[in-house]
Amino acid sequence: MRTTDRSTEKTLLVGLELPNQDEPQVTESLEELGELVRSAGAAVASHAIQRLQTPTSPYYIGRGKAQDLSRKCQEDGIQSVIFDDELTPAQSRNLANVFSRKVLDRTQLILDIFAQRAKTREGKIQIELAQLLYLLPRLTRLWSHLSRQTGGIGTRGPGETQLEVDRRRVQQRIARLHRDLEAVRRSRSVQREGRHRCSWPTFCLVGYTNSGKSTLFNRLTQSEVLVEDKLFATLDPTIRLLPLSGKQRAFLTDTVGFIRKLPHDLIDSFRATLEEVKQADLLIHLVDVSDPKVEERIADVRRVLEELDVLRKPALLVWNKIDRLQGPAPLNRLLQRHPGSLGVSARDGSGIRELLSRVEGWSRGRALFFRFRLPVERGDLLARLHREGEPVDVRYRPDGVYVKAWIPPFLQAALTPFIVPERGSADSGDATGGAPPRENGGGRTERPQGFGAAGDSSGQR
Ligand SMILES: Nc1nc2c(ncn2[C@@H]2O[C@H](COP(=O)(O)OP(=O)(O)OP(=O)(O)O)[C@@H](O)[C@H]2O)c(=O)[nH]1
Ligand SMILES: [Mg+2]
Repeated sequence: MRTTDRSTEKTLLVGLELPNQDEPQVTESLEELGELVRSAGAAVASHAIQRLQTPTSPYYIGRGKAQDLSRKCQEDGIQSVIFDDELTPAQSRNLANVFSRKVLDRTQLILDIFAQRAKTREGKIQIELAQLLYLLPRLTRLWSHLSRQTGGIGTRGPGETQLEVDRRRVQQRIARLHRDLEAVRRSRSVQREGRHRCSWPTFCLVGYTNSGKSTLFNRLTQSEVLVEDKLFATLDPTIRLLPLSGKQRAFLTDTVGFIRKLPHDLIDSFRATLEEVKQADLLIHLVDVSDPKVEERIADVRRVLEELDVLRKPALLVWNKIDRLQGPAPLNRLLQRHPGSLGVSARDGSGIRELLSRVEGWSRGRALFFRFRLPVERGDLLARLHREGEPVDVRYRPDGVYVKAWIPPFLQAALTPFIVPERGSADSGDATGGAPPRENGGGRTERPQGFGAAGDSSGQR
């Protein structure tokens, strides 16, 4: 239980400026840390930057600076001090001693926000796991530190034993959580297989936290997932069917936002959730145009995508919040710099029609054209072709129903036994010969125009 009234908790933010950084970079990172603090429900009273060649191993910002800041905290009635990087266990301990008040680092703060937001069982397991993974080395080192300092006769008392017990408990709990997560992962993959059997392509919204993913998701799927002007409003993925034109459908996934310096333990324990990103057929990478650092945000998101090993997935870059721009010039510059991208406002709906037609074009571009001969008694297959594909010619003959149709790739396996080679076509497979023209050329097109891999350094094409 929390005892502090978080809304009035006053914090001091501390950043370090190293020789390879400049002040604006550090200030910007501190501003984001301030956003995180506000998202966690506390207030920023002040901030401080220390310039050093390298962080000092016992005190990170140096002991003298820590003592100065401690006096400042005393004068200003500050309750907690938050460092804009991950502190080592020794630094956390030493700084807590100097400040005599709560000392947190960026990782702990992010973990705390996640802990506040986690609603589902899956979210709660993942965050508890991340917190324990963060805690474990700290317990271990604390223990070895104590045994070194106070070793000898009469020191193997309850303190040390208690720490060993704690450490074992934490390890047992971590093992348990891993097992629970494995179960979650299995049930998710069963659900996913179900979706694939049905099975429309899956589009996954990715982007920096607060870029408007949930707002866009709600607009596209008429849902009401939580939208907030806070970092990490969304933790658990939500999946809904997205109706496209004609008989096309897709699944759309809204998921957790990314951020710079996203803690490793968090990425590790959120793998089950982030698996949705890995399984997606197309990533819709949403960028907030009102953020002055759009290019850096794109790079930050790509770094996380790289960690998830999905940089080569097809992706569409979408500029959101264009209603906040003054005139068309800024968007045009972005569109020029990233050919194939497009602008939308998830709030007022502008650009949404183009977005839909682009993703529809993408789905259609993956469609395959075949000629089938279906046994007359297999009315179920014909019905499925009508439901999920696009028959363009259907003829009833004594030896079966002959159908020429566009089908989504997932239908191919079920229908392969019934494919009839086109005359003049050497193999019985992809019979695009004789296919009628489609909006975007049709045939087997692996990567339709306007889409690039998520990691295209030239911008998504
Ligand atoms: N002006 C404007 N604001 C928007 C637009 N889209 C979203 N927002 C606002 O941006 C804030 C964040 O929106 P969310 O949809 O929660 O963003 P998110 O990417 O899902 O954020 P996380 O789940 O925290 O990662 C909210 O205050 C939205 O109202 C837009 O097109 N225009
Ligand atoms: Mg969201």
